[in-house]
Amino acid sequence: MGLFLPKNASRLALKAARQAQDERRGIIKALSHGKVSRRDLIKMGLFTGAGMLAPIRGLHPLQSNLLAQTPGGPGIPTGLPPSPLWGATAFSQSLPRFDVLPRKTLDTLTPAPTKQANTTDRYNVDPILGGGTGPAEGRPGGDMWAHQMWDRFAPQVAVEVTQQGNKWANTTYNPQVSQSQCNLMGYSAASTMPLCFHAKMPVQYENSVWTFNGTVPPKLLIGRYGEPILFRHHNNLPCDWQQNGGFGRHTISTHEHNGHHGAENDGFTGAFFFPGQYYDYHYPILLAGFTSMNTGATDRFASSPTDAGGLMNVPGDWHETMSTHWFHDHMFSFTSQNVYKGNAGMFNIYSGLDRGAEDVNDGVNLRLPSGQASKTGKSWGNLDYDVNLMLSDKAFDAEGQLAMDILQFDGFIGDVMTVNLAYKPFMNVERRKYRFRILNASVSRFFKLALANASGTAQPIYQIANDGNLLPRAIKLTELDEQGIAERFDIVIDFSKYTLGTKLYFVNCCEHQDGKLPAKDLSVAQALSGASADPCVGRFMEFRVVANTAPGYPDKSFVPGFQETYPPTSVVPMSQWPTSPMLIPNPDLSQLPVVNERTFEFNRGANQTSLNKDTSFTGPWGISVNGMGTLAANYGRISAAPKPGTREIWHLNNGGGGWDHPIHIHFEEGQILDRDGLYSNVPLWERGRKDVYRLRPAGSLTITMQFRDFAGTYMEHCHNTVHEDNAMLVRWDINGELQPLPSPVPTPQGVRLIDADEIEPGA
Ligand SMILES: [Cu+2]
Repeated sequence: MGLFLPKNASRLALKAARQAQDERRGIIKALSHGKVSRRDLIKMGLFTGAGMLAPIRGLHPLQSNLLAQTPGGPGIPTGLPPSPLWGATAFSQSLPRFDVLPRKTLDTLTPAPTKQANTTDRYNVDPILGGGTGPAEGRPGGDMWAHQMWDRFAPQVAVEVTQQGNKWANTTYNPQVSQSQCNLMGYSAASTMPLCFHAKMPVQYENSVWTFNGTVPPKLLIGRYGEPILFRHHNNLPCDWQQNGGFGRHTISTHEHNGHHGAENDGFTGAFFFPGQYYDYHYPILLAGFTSMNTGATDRFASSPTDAGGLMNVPGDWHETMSTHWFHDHMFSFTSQNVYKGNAGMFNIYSGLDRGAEDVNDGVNLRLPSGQASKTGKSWGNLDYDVNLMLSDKAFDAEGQLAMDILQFDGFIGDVMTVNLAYKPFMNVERRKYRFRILNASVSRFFKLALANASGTAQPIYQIANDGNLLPRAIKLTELDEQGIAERFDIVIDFSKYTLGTKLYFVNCCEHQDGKLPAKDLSVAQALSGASADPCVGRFMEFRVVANTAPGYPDKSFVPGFQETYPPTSVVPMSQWPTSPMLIPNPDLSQLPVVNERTFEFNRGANQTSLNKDTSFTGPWGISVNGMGTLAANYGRISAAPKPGTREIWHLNNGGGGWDHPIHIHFEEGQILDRDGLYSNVPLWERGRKDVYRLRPAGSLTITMQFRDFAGTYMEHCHNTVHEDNAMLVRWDINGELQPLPSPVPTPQGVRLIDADEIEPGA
């Protein structure tokens, strides 16, 4: 599933595609159930040694014999049967806003959270998982995986979630917007939301989707600086790994992307936990540099909103303030399946600068579109005009159930466009400014967004953030850049310029032919023409300008730091930056010596040097470090170990021109020093801080980062999660000790810690 046939595909091509799908289904099932391993498939001749599907007729939908049968080829490769839509039409359902997770007091958690993993409370392990007893918490035990700075940053807020199959209806949906916005969007308080992608599409079977709390819409976590959250994640997925609807793994590890916290809370790919267990993640929500800069918390710009409408100062560098995060599964070699299946949510972080109350005028608050404390009584975190949008392409089988082809090692592409897990929704808006936090939550698809009016003319967009970070300045655009998987673009749209009754559209201009890379970026006119064979190109969301602002509540928000002109082509020292107005200027690293440079090259055709079946996986994708061989992932291998408190320069190179890779480096925000050797190649919207770096085909970039405050075992990987799983991922440690950190090997009965089995030269 997942590729798409041209609209004029012949019946013969469709039949061949269905046949191929049937033949593949058996293999997919066997692989996803763990009955056969990738190594077995290689032995059986179904895979080549490089992990590619062997060219067996009918098995692979991209085989040339099928291509040849496709009328209109060779444009878009033939795929599998198109997803049925059951009569669902575009723009016929209202956008579901995210479901906000309740914030509770710590005493609601039983058992109480602990600094070291709770391995004293035991539970009875299901016989399917080997029986006996296991620790209640799946976090590795002992001091090394204890929460760092637990006593200093004791949790103040508890959030409890459960990963599970479809619970059939969400009876507790709470978008935390004003009643006026519920009315505008057509939500009724009494309504329950069944788990389907459109009312006309079938309700999903219990194990077709695995979402947070077993419901839709996707979940939104709300937090603020200086108020640590304890995020208790229960795993209530089926004990039997075969009960997965064809894809998805029942073990999970949750990554808060891109949290500045200890590695024990980072969702390390090998620190997964089993059905019946929970994992306590400690999100202290701290400004990077808090151990060395502004330690006395005297700078008002380094602050957090108080409930009373004031500011609470926090330690650290305010230039490191972050806003839009997301959280998702990071299970070793199963991330793509689990994220696609529903293990993805978003996390809005509030600060004095970005407090989510546009009418608080205190000289610190940037007053971005959000909502008004004077109307809602909420002095921070208003969501009325601050909208999370999670974009993802999906595919469905003949029964209308979510489907995925896990054998597409180049990447998996769906043919149905969804926003917040809803098929092509519309959104009613007021005539005022809105902020949209746009997340690309796809498996392998890049997007390129434009805003167009009904006649197809591109309309202005103001980009204010890239990844978790507000940019130094807002940028006026009519089209966003390609948005790689896991990148977040925050934008502002000013709907006050349009008359009541106006309709506007988000248009995707990025065409894919496979999961390796975008095939081409179309013009808005081309994307709207319907000529593309990619069903996810074109309009995917409709805005309806239906209301003026309410009497007494005019738009009080701003887009500070707006800049239309392109900046100089060399790095400008911060002292020469204009003083006002700005969003968030970059942290100044110029006074920090660079202690090390490393080169990571992202390649196809990887070797696996480890014999450890628990911690390693096979290619075809891999990473070459400092010119050494290209290796497939082994999370027991340490590929880099920066010294705590230092700054480094990392070179990220794409080893080929036939693919793109959005590279995610955990934990630290980086600044791009050059693209393909030149700072002038770095577009304005990439001149802030980043956590995902698109390499572009045959492209390279140089970034700089510092490593501070916390230690442990982190990762760097491609966020095309199919590439990541197969096996483009390296582990790197921040470790001041001489002894390498051990690797966890979880079992239902407890986590073993084993010695790291490889250390790359120069790590
Ligand atoms: Cu990749």
